[in-house]
Amino acid sequence: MRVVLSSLVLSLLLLLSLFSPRVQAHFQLLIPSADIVATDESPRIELKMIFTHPVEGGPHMDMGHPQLFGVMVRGKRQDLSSSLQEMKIPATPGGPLVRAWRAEYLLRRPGDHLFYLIPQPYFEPAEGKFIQQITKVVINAFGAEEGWDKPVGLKAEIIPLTRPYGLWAGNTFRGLVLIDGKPAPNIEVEVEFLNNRGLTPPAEPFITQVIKTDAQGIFSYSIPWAGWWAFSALGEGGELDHNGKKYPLELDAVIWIRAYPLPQGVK
Ligand SMILES: [Cu+2]
Repeated sequence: MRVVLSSLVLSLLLLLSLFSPRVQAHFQLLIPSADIVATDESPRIELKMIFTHPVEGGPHMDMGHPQLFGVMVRGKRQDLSSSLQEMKIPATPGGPLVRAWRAEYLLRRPGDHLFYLIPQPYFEPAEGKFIQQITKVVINAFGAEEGWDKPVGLKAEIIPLTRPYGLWAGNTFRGLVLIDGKPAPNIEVEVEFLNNRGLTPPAEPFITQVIKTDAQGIFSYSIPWAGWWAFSALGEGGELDHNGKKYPLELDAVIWIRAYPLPQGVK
C-alpha cells in the first residue's frame, strides 16, 4: 500500500512538473539591517546573504563561498570578501544544513554605499543549468544622497532610475538592466518580496511576478506594499562545465529595494 501510495505521489509530482511551465524562481538575498542610516544612528550594518525563494520562505539552496563581496562608495570599490562569515541554516525546517553568508560593515563616510555580491554559479539539476545572480543593495549613509545611480561595473547589473531608497509602498521603481555593460532589451525580470509575514499568495502566478524590459532595457514596477522587494533580470552568460558536460549559465542581475508603509492618517 505504502509503495503504491508513494509511486502515486511520485507520478503526481512528475505530472505536476510537466504541466507547470514556470519553475520556482531563485533569488539571491542581500539584505542589510538598515537601508537609511542617519548621523545619530548606529553605523554598524549587518548584511545577510541567503540563496532562496523569498515569497515561499524556502527551501534555501547551498551557497558556496562567494566569488566577491564588495562596496562602492563615491566611485571607489572596496573588496570586502574577507569579512564574509559562513552561516549554516536548514534548507527547510528540520532539513539538511546549507551554507549562507553574513558580513558586518561599519559606515564611516556620508554617501550611498552600493553593496554587491558575486556568488558562485549554482548548478540547478532540475533546470539543467547554472544560475549566477549578481546582487546589489544600496544603503544611504548620513544624509548624503549621492552615488546610487552610478554603475559598479558588474557583469550583470541593474542601474536604478528611481532612487532605490526613501520609497513609499505604491511608488513606481524603474531600472535599467545591463548585461556585459550593454542594455538588455526584451528580457524577463522576476519580482518577489521578502515574505517575513507569512503571506499566502492566492495562486501560483502571484509567487513570482514577471515583467519585461523594453527596447532600451528598462523596466518599471509599482510596489504594492511595504517591505523588501527584489528584481531579478534574467540574462545569459554562456556555458559552464559540470561533470564534463556543458550547461548554460543563467546570469542574472538582482537588486533589492525597501518600501516603507504609508504614514499614519494617510489613505
Ligand atoms: Cu531553488
